[in-house]
Amino acid sequence: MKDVYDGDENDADFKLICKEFLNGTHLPLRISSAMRSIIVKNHEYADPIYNREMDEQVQRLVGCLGMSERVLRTPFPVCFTRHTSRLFFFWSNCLPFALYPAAGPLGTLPASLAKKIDNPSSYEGAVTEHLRMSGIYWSLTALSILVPLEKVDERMNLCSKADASDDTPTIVDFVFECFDAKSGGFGGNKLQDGHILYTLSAIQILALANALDDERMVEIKPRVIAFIQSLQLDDGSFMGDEWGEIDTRFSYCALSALSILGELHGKDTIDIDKAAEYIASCQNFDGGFGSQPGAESHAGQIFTCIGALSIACRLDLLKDEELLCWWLAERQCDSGGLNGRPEKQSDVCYSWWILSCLCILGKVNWIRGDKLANFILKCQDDEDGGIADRPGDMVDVFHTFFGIAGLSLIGVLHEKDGVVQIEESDGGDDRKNSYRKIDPVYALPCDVVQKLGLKGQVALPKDAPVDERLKDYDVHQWNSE
Ligand code: GRG
Repeated sequence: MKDVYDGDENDADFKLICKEFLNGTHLPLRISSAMRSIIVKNHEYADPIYNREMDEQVQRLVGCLGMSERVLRTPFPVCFTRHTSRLFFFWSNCLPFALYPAAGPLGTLPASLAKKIDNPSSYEGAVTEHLRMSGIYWSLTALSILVPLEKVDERMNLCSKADASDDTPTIVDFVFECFDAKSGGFGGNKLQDGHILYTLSAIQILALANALDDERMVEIKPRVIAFIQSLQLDDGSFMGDEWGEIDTRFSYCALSALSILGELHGKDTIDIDKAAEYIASCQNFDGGFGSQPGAESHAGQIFTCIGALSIACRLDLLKDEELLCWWLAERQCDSGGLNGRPEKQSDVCYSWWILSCLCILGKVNWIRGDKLANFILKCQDDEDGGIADRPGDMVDVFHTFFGIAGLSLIGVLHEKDGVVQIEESDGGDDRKNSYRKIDPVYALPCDVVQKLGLKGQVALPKDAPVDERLKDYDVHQWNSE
């Protein structure tokens, strides 16, 4: 500190900063927050326009700090960039040979762009190939909210085939084909290494398909549990796979996956308390959570931390719930949409990451639900039906799922007492649509969570009513001023 400060060492501000530094606080953000407090206190003496301009400058500084941190914290080992560039060189040079028989000389280039995501030789297919398992979870859950399970099976070949002569595997068969016997986890696609992200997606798909008791699962279950156990480190954190990346996303995935398998509480599979304490150590002074201790608060990471603490039934470890709810509520932009952190654009997916947390914390009403619903609906492509990140952008299954899940949490898809009945019939029969509610902790339809008897916790302010969808969860109370 003394190397960069040549003023009076007894100065109160200098002492405060040294103390914060020793406490492990994120100093640049702490200082910018102090600057904003000074501006607020200054409102009696300075022209309000002048104050507002100063505040805007500090906000821009915070934005720049965030960008620099993202650059700083993105590790790119030289061997990785070298291998990636070689791989892409070969891949992109070989692609025309794969397309040529189907598209001919002139059609090769446009055809490569026009092919759909499920064609592995298309650009979209290739760049999303490694996360196909999560893609299935997003589309399957979105459809499961909108139509009854039998219809999902019919439309997606979930567990059975509509046409017996069809030789493509069902989704459940595909999931088992992605089991990586070497690691004991599921990969994002066939022949890929196991990773905790895709292991959770695979288990969620099996839960949705009511296939957790499938004999193939019974056989590999001990291996899957051992894989998840092997990822926990001594400080309670979780790696994504054997290569050692650590992120609070992986803590959520591990806890959720074990809980869905019925192997978390009372089973001694992992150290739940240490896992929860590690997550609590990722909470920042602004109330939010990052991917690791001291990392910038981000709405996506906050979901993983609140969700994981809820599954661990350790929401008592939360500090300053009200500040956290403020931070989340301040993500609503003029468009009605939510952003993931200050100074960023709104994006449909944050409707889920933020509302699910506010739901668990009993403060969904701190968001203007009508404005958010309008924003989500504006992002829908009228012809294609899917939902994009922002109005006018290209739709995809990720944003379609989180848009529908967000509408469900706002209550647009439901009436107070359960399901809302809409007038249009579905698929030609006279049965009316009844939407399924989504659970904000497990991101699965509530009836699936209830049927499996999954445990969770909500943290509600005193006297707040318990949301119908959270009625089976333990309640931890916090003081709201
Ligand atoms: C079961 C729903 C569910 C999730 C499993 C993987 C996981 C657990 C959670 C991911 C949480 C997360 C980090 C979400 C954020 C995703 C996202 C849109 C990241 C974009 O980051 P930036 O920096 O975007 O590109 P911004 O909006 O900050 O510019």
